[in-house]
Amino acid sequence: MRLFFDPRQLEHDPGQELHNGAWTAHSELPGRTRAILEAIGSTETPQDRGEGPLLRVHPPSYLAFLKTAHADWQAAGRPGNAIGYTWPVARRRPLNLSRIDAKLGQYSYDAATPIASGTWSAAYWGAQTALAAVDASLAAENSTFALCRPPGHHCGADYLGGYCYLNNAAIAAEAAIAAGKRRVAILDVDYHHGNGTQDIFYDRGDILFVSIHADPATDYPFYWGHGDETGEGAGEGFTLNLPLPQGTGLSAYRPALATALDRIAAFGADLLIVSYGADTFVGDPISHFALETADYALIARDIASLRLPTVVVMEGGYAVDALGANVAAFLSGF
Ligand code: SP5
Ligand code: ZN
Repeated sequence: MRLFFDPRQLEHDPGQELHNGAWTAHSELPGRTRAILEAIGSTETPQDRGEGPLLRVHPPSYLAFLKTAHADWQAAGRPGNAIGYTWPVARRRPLNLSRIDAKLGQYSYDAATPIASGTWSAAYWGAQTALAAVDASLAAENSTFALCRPPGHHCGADYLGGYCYLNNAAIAAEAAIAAGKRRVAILDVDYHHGNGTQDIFYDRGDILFVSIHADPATDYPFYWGHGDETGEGAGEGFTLNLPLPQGTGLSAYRPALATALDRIAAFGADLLIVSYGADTFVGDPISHFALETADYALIARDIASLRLPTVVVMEGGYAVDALGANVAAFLSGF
């Protein structure tokens, strides 16, 4: 299995997040990536495929915002990292904003996703990592791992959130379509619903989105991921959400996985992209499922039984001490 990673992703260090009214140490640390690297051994550095493949998912205005947000924040005399404090959710005129404070609200949906000095570079090379993995999977018709950081699945076309700035899985899916693949399936097994990915492809019939995650009635991101969200227009029936209760362990997880895999098999995908989060681990500090390290090998084997070229894209997972072993166990199934 070819493994891809770019060290520039370590430059993203958001420091703190606003959580339940307090500034707390940010869960999405550079040390996560170091722990994974230690466990999986040597990786290949992606080539630079430029911004074109990012623009298949994200509009130019969003990329322009992201690129200069931290510098704009500093130029405005603000301390620390760039973060919004007001969000334009109510009825309003079309937005044409110039102030960084206003733009941060326009292009985000939570206050847990600060933009630091190294964020753009890290996110850019994370996306390039996913693109290199797609090309390798398509060329050899086999499976690859993209060690992406920061993660991507909460990020929509023009908004950041949930520790995510560019949607690596979506960028990978669009790259496969651009390369001539007709149908791409995305299986999201992070603890949290992949609301950004769902939103990007909600009206698409050529990209299937299937997600197993904590019930949004109890867990972040709260507003998306319910079972009755099934897609719209040409995408009707091409979103499948399988929410599970807190406390879920392997015995309840596996039947949901079987349902997900049946749907993917029926779809007839040319390529599978797995948004893999190890925050389903029993010891995860911010999540509430009960999977064990060895379970990831079984889950991955179930997924591999689809016999599809598969790109595994790294999403969440915050139990840093166990993260390397959890990722290695998952990759062993391929
Ligand atoms: C990619 C991913 O797994 N994103 C998860 C985003 C969840 N953010 C909201 C949960 C807040 C928990 N924050 C705890 C702070 C401890 N420092
Ligand atoms: Zn997560």
